[in-house]
Amino acid sequence: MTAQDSTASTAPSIDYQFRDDADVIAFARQHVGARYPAFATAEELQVEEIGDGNINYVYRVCTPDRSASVIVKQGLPWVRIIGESWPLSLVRVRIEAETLQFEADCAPDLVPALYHFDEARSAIVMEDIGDHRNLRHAFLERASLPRLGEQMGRFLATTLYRSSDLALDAHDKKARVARFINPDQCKITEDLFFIDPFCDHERNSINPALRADAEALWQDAALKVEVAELKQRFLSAPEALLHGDLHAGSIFVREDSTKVIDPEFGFFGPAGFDIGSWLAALWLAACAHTELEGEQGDKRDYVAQLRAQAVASWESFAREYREQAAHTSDASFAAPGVAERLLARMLRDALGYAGCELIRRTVGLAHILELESISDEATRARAERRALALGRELIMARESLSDIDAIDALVARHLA
Ligand code: SR1
Ligand code: MG
Repeated sequence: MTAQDSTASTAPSIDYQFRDDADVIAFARQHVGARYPAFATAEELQVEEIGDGNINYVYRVCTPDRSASVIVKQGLPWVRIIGESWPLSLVRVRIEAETLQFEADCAPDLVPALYHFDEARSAIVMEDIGDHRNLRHAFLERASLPRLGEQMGRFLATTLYRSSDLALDAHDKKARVARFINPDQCKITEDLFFIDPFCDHERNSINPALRADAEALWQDAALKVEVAELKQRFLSAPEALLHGDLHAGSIFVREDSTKVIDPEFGFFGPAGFDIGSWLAALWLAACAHTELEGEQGDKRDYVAQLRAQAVASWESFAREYREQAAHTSDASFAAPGVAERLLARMLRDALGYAGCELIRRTVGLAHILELESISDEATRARAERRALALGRELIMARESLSDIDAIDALVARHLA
C-alpha cells in the first residue's frame, strides 16, 4: 500500500486527542465563537473528518446551513497512516502554525487564515477554503488554472526572500533559524527523498512493471554522489524558511485563486528545495498525463499547459525576487550582480531537488494520485519511466542549466 492511498490508523487515543465529534465542536466553538457569532449561538454544529493526508487529523466544523465553517487540524505524536510505530514530535504543529502566520504576513491571499493555535491540544483552527479543491484533482481533470504559475512564483518569492538574510536583521534571522528547528519532519525528508528511492528499502513501493528501472537506479553510483550533495545542502544551508512539503497535495485551487496549506515541514533550508518541489509537482502531473486516459490532442495540450506553468512559476519567482532584492539593506547583498548570482544558485538547486521529488514519488513510499490513477501497471510504468529519466537528468545536468527555456526544452524531450 502506498502512503497516499492508505486509510486512518486505529491507534489508541491519548489524553488531549479529540474524544468525539462533540469535543471537536466544543473546541471550534470556544476558539472562533467571537469571529463567527453563528458558532457561538447555533445550537447544533456539524463536524466531518476530511483529512486524507498522511500525518494528521483534519475536521470541518460548520453550521447546519454551512454558512459558517472552519477547519480544525490536530496532530498526534505519530504518523497517522502508520500509527505509534512511527513516532513524530508535536513541535511540527507549532511550526505549522507559525509558518502559516509568516506566510500570511508575506502573501495573505495565498494561504488560509490562521485563527488559533492550541499548544496543549496540538491543534490549529483555520479558515475553511472549501470553495477551492485539491490541486491533484484539478490536475486529474485537466483544469485550466491561468494564474497558478504567477501565484506560486509570488508565494515562493515573498516567503523565501522575506525569511532570508537579505531581508532579516542578523540576530532576528538566527533566532528564527533556531525556532524552526524541526528534526523529525526533516528526518522524514532526509530518508524519503534522499535515501530510500536510491536503494532497495522496505518502505519503497514499486510498480512491478518498473522493478528493473528501480534496480538500475540503485546501481547508479554517479547519481548517488549528486543526491548526497543535494542532501548535504538540505541539511546545512539555512537560507530561508521553507514550506518544506510543497507538492500538489499541499495546494488548493479555484480558477482564479491558489491557497498553500500544510507547512508542518517548515524549517530553514535551501530556498531551491521549495522551488524544486513545486516544479516537480507540475512535471510529475505532466508525466502522468502522457499516459492517463483521454484524447491524444487533449493530453498533449495539457502537458504543454503544465510545462508552461513551470516556466511561468520561475519567471514570476525571479521577477518578484529581483524586485525585493533591490531593496535589501544589507551592503554585501546590495552589490550589483548578487541577486542574479543567488537566483542562478536557487535554480540549480531547484532542478536537483525537483529531480529527487520526481524519483521519490515514483519508487519511494509516498506516491501521487495522478500517477496512481493509471490502473494498468505497464501503462503506468511508461509514465513513471519518464519521471525517473527526467528526474535523473535534472539532477545530473543541473550545474549546466541556467536558462528556463532550455530547461523547458529538456523537460519537453522527456514528455514527447
Ligand atoms: C510518512 S509522510 C510521507 C510524505 O507525506 C508528507 O506529505 C511528505 O511529503 C512526506 O514525505
Ligand atoms: Mg502534508
